[in-house]
Amino acid sequence: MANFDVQVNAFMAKIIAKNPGELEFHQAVKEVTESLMPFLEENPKYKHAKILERIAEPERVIMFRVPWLDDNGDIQINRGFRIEMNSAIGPYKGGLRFHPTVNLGVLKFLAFEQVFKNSLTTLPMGGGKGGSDFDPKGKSDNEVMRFCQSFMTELARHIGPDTDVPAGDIGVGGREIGYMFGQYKRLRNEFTGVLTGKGIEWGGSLIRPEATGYGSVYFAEEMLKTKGDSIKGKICVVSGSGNVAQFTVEKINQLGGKVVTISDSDGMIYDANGIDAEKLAYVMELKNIKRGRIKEYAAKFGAEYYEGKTPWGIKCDLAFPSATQNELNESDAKTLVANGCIAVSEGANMPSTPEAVEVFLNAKILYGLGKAANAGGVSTSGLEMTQNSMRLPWSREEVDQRLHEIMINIHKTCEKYGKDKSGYINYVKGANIGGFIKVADAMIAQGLV
Ligand code: NDP
Ligand code: 2IT
Repeated sequence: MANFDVQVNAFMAKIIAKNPGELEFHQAVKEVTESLMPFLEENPKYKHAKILERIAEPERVIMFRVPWLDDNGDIQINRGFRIEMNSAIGPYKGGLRFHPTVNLGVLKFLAFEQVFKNSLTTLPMGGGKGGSDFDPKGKSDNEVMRFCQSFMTELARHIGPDTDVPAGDIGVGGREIGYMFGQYKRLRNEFTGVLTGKGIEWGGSLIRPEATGYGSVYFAEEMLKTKGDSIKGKICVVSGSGNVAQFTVEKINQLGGKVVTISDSDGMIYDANGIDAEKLAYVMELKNIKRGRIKEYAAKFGAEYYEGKTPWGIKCDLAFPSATQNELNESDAKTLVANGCIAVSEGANMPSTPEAVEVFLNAKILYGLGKAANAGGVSTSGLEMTQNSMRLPWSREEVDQRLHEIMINIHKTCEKYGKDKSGYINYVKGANIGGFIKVADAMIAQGLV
């Protein structure tokens, strides 16, 4: 093992020197490298072809100025990005994030993760990610529209339905996709599936809004099945209260679990009675339409609110981190394990720090990392692309069934590559190796790309 540590550190030293200051990118590459080193040793063709070195270098990085006018008529300038990471198995595919913390390193980590995630889905999608340091909070609809139009004015020349197909992520939902789609259509005079997460009336897929949250719960259900267990009757903690968190809560409720927490960047709600369908409808209205803060829930339903806190201190059976990267640290992980948590399914991308992941793996609990557990969103984006190409929409049931099958298959892939002699499934190893092979083989087949 020590042997591999030396190789991992040597590889990481080069990555850090070449990508200075991009901490989240280093973190994501290191996790994959640790999983892959022993596999590369056993499969020297990937080593000789320098696949790891190539896969950690984006095919293309686009950075651009996004000027827009606010409601006071003042000029604002943001920075826009699109990381086109890997197109070995399909057009670049991945979300756009609008958040003040967005920078090159954050988007490179997300694009890197996306390559493996998209490969796991079994659909023909490469990996990409983009976004801006624009903060949609407190902006009027008109300001968001002007920003989106300016952002798309530049982005449009780089994307296309067979080239690069963005979607939503933090701060980018149906409203933003609509404004960007409208601008793309004006610029190109083309009605095409250039974005996913579109409205149902104009090319969107049923179940796409639900898909990431539903998929994360389907994945948890598959993990629990390996222990002869299920979601039914389980106490669940969920973080975040955005798109992924909302539909995670909905699916847990449908499967008979009880969700006792949700959160936003200000604090956490603890509702011991459970966040049922009626309370969830309130959260959806509060977050998606009124764009308010989660503490308003506490006043409305008499629940407890903890300013500045995350949900990990609440006793639970299952945890669903669904807000953002590095939101769950080593001490949170220890608390979860000590409180009897048996499974973690990550709706967010890289929500657990490396130290937290180590705690979960050492405790041998079921740990479903983001690139496997949250792949339902991009999978259903892939299904939206298929429907757009056919110009034929599928029913809710059909899309949901396909999503469910894809999550079951991702679980099988993790099991195939991640199960050790004792029968424990290391999903980190399974997802990283399982995601890698298809992309690596495609890169070798396509020559020096
Ligand atoms: P939303 O913008 O809909 O919601 C984000 C939620 O996370 C909000 O509750 C937000 O709180 C909270 N949050 C964001 N940043 C922070 C932060 N720095 N600290 C604490 N809380 C924070 O985004 P999504 O639900 O779409 O995305 C959530 C996660 O899921 C992200 O990691 C994303 O990459 C991942 N993901 C999303 C997919 C999708 O299809 N949308 C697919 C796969 C993964 P506040 O409102 O206060 O900002
Ligand atoms: O992280 C992700 O997988 C997403 N934000 C969804 C990407 C997509 O193209 O649907």
